[in-house]
Amino acid sequence: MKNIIIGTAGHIDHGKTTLIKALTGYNTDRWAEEQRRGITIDLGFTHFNLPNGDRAGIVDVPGHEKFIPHMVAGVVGMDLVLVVVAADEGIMPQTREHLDILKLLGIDKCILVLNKCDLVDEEWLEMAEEEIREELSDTFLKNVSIVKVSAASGEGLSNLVEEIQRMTEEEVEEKDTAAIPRLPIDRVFTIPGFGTVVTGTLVSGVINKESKLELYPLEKGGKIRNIQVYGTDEEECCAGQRVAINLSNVKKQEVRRGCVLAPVNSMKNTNLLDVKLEMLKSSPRILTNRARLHLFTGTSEVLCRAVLLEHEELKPGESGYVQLRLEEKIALRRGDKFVVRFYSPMETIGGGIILEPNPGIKKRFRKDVIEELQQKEKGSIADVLELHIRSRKDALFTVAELAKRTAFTMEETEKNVQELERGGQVQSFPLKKDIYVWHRIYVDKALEELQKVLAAYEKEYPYRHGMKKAEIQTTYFKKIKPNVFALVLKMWEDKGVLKCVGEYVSTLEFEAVRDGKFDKVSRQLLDIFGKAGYEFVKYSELVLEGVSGEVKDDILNILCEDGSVVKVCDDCYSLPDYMDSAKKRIAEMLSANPVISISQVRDAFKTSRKCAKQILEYTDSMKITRKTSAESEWTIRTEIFIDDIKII
Ligand SMILES: Nc1nc2c(ncn2[C@@H]2O[C@H](COP(=O)(O)OP(=O)(O)OP(=O)(O)O)[C@@H](O)[C@H]2O)c(=O)[nH]1
Ligand SMILES: [Mg+2]
Repeated sequence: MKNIIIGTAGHIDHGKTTLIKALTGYNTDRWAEEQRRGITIDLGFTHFNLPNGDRAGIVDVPGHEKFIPHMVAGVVGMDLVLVVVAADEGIMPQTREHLDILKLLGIDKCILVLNKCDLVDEEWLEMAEEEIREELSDTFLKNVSIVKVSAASGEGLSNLVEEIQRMTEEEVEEKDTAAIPRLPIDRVFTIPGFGTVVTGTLVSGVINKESKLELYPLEKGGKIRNIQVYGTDEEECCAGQRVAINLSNVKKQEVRRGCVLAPVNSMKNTNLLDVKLEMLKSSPRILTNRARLHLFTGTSEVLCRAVLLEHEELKPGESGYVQLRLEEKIALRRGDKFVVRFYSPMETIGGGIILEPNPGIKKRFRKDVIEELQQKEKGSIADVLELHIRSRKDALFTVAELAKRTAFTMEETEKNVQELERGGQVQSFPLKKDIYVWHRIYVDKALEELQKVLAAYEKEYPYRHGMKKAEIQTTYFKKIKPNVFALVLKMWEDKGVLKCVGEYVSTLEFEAVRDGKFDKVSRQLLDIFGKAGYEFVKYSELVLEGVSGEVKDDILNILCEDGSVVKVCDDCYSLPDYMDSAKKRIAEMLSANPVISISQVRDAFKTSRKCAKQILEYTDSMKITRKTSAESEWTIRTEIFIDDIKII
């Protein structure tokens, strides 16, 4: 079964509502004022069962010039439009304006219903049909079927139903149920005891009661209590249906026509839009830079200014790239269609397509801006994603952020990011929860800069293995999270463009320098520690002639790393032989007596009380001893092994 929406269009009083009533038995003019004045003011909704069993939603729109904003809101989601023209009047101004709007919004499946045939004779009817054909001959409706009816008498209606069925079966394409669900809201009301209900045409995707949705641009979660399709409770609804959704945590006053119900984080609010704007040939106005306009898209209407990015002005029939600066935020997707009307007087002047739903502010007459928009206009999803990733420069996007910003689905985004990675344009870094993506240009640039930084660093600190990873990240890659940066470094290491030694990173060829100075300083240090024995010296107080503190530290570090020197505790170093036998001695003392005191250690090592304490701090850090609660007493830590002998 095809889910489709049939809409009406046409000049005031040409019989749209009467036709819908004749087809469905339902009067969509619900308001007292509508019935009193005999005109449609707001959108009317009902449904219609086709002979083949398919059920179509119906949206009836007003024809009055003043209510064009309502008409535009009603057009969203229409699959087939009954363009109603009264035979006695023929094509009139709002017939034309409605057709322009349908064309701009990309709706081209229409049937021209020549109504009120009962009011004219055969000859007139023929003439009316001829005139209509002629006027439509250079429009998207040049081959439209014309069905002659009288909504009042019912004449010709069976032909119309036949044509509707043929069109829905053969020409109308079903909406995409695999895409992100989006419900542009056209009505909000409350039902006592149930709360807020929103209605609209589901333009894509599927919604069920468990769907995690958000109301845009309110940034408010919408918890679903109930779903109705054409008056019946349903577990889920799908694209192409008119639906009513009962939301449990939203007040009626908060929601309005124009809000959109869509998955959490699937779009991002914006007050800027990059668009391709096409001026109607029939536009009564020339569009000048910064002109104030009414923007209609989905069911929403917002005021905006049009910044013409590549033209001084846009004349009727011309088109160009424009940045719309909105006075209120909305949330859209690339490829959405829109209509603009002049601010005052309100006249439809053009419309077009959203190229970028979340741009930055753009300057006029810039070659790079025009090129970017050309690419966005013609480009694939992958091209658009690449532009976004590139625009982040030295920071990374997550795939989830990209999907939100571009309003592509997560699947589309992931698939296309993979394609970009295979093509070498981007590089991705998968973490547990998210995949981070970086543009190749900036990955390479970052590497080049890091290599320069490292080379300079290696000159300055020749005795170090390189720069510490954490220091690199906090100094040069603040915009990249440490865990992501670790993956970046790993990638460079795997590619063989950098070298990582433990916590240090260096250029590939670099080795910590072991020159004459290194030998001399290390000999001096080893000599000092050797002579000191257990009478440890304060390292910070050691002064070696002609050697800076930094060089002394770096060489000590390297001696510690290669095991020639052991760190006893803070500011205290010794030789491994001393400390190995210290460990053994302490273990022996503990096996004779499970609790030992500082004084016993001092005597056993023939050293000072202070150094005895340092030895015990060292055996603590080796997990051999631990301090007891008593002052100056140490005991066995746990089971310990020294040279594979278990000591308890
Ligand atoms: N004689 C005749 N009158 C018709 C026919 N269709 C509609 N009418 C009359 O035309 C008037 C306007 O009809 P509506 O159906 O309200 O017209 P509409 O196009 O919905 O008007 P708006 O929604 O206000 O744009 C009503 O008085 C209808 O009774 C028809 O086929 N024959
Ligand atoms: Mg009407």
